[in-house]
Amino acid sequence: MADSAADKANEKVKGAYDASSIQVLEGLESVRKRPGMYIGSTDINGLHHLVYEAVDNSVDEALAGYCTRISIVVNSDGSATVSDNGRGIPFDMMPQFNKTALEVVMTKLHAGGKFDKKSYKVSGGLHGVGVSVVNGLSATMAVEVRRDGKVCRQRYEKGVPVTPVEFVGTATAGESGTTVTFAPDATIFETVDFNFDILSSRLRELAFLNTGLEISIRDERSGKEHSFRYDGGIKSFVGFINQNKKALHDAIYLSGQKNGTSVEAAMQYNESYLPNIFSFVNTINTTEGGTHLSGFRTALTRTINSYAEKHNLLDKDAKISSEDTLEGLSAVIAVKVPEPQFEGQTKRKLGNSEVKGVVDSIVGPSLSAFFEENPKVARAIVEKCANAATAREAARKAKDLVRRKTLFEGSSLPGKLADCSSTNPDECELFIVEGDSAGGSCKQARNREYQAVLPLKGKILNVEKARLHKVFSSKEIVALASAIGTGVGDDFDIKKARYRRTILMCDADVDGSHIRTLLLTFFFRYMKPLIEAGYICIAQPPLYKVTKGRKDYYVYNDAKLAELLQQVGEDGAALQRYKGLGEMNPEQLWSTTMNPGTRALVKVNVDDAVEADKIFTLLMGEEVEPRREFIEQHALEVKNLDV
Ligand code: 0RA
Repeated sequence: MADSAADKANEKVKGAYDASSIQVLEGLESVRKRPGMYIGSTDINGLHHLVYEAVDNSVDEALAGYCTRISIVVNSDGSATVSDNGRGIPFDMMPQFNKTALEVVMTKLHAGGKFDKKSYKVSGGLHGVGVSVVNGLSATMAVEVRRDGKVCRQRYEKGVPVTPVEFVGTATAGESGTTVTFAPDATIFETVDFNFDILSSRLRELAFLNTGLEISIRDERSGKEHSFRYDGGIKSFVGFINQNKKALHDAIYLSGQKNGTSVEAAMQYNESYLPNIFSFVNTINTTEGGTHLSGFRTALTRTINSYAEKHNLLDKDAKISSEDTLEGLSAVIAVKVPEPQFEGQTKRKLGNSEVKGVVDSIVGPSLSAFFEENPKVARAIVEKCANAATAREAARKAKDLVRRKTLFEGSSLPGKLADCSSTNPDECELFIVEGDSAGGSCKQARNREYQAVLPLKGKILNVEKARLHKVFSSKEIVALASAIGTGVGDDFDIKKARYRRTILMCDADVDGSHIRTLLLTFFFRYMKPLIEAGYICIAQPPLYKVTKGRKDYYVYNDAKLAELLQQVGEDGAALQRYKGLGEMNPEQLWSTTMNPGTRALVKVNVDDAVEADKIFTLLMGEEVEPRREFIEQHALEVKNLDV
């Protein structure tokens, strides 16, 4: 294997050894040996990281309150210049090193922040390694400091000083700042070609994150330039993210501090459905999120829900989930944490567990206060989230439906089904029985070989009024459809029918009729071919029992009753009106209603599908007025109204 670029570079460094730079080399040698450890990689990302690292030092100076302007220039020779109007790196002697502070900062690892702990409490930079790392990875570097009326300069090659710190001019009174120019070492980096757009977008981000700080970039190779300064900080950031979208309200800005951690959040909903959330820790873009982001999301979800609840803005049982709060949300969460721990694949995820609670406790109350002061905005947000919740629920049901389709296709039979032993559909029939007790008698009465029984508990769902997803979350309907086995709707396949006949067996009272109509509505809407093929029948249990002496007569309609009563003469005959199937014992049920040799069945048919459709809609649908008219028109035809 060929020597790595780093090894080669290291050899050259060794060649440059001399007594005066030994100490320095010992520091920066490791940087050149393992650049990845300091700047992540030696690809284009690592290359740009050099600029960010240099800029971060200037940003730190801005955070300390001394710098208002940072400029970045990509020079025509491909090198980069970063300059700021901060205090300037001090160049007085440090006795313990026998060097100027400037040289120490530029050549010793981690030396940058040691001077001024207080103002550098929160250090920027992914690795926070300091400008010396940039120096170590640059073929050439020059630093120029304006400070105390003087201009000082020093130059380096691969991190090794090649000139002393020289005074090269005078600075105007009050003028100060630091300028570094560096040419990345081509023996270390895969590419040394800076990309203007990549640099620009990170610099814009930094400008958003540092309210009021002016950051400009100019590319001498192409003439392109940008200047960023956002006095609205991350609030402007959110506006920028939403610039081509329809915002639902002005951006909301929340902030606070707790236990040395500062929190800023800006958010604005737009009409789209996609979230666009950026989170930062000490200006580092945490692309993998982390505890600060989860704190924000927890607070957001809780606050929206409690506002909605307090003001009665949600349907009963409706709840907005964390996911629902993300639809169309553009947000920026920026925290400053004293000792951030970064995790994850790319070290872009904040790990500090305490930060979640801090963010939550700052965002929650301040958002809640904002909602109370801005009810219009709060309502718009709740409405947006509630819509998302409805859509999510519908989507879940649709997914569920797909899952249930397989269920319908016979993989699992309902527990309540007492199936028959024959597996030949042509000789099998299914009794759908109203109520568990009648179901029990029916199970005892049946011929187990070819008769199956499925008891249904009370009234099934009115499918005419329910959305698809509701229909298929109804236990009774799922049981019914699974037992029949054909599938429903577009997936219906009569060849999969498990029974040649499905017999509806309901009580002879108003509830029984209602249940029968509900069942027929379901078959008509979801299994119409089953009706068309004549598979659906209605059982005819007797309406009366007439007992004369030791003989029982079962009577199925009023005309027959009158006839019979005349025949046995009325005296001494006992008349029983059956209201429910449960009033018959299993033997009676068998002989009157279930025995194919003696029973009567009514086959359901749809001669006029259009009319049937109209009637089902009329009887079972949403509109009340036409139903009332229908009932009034047909009231006179009703004979066996049982109340
Ligand atoms: C150490 C101490 C002081 C400032 C700086 C470093 C400093 C470093 C960089 C890097 C780029 N720009 C910078 N500006 C300042 C504080 C010096 C003082 O107390 O005046």
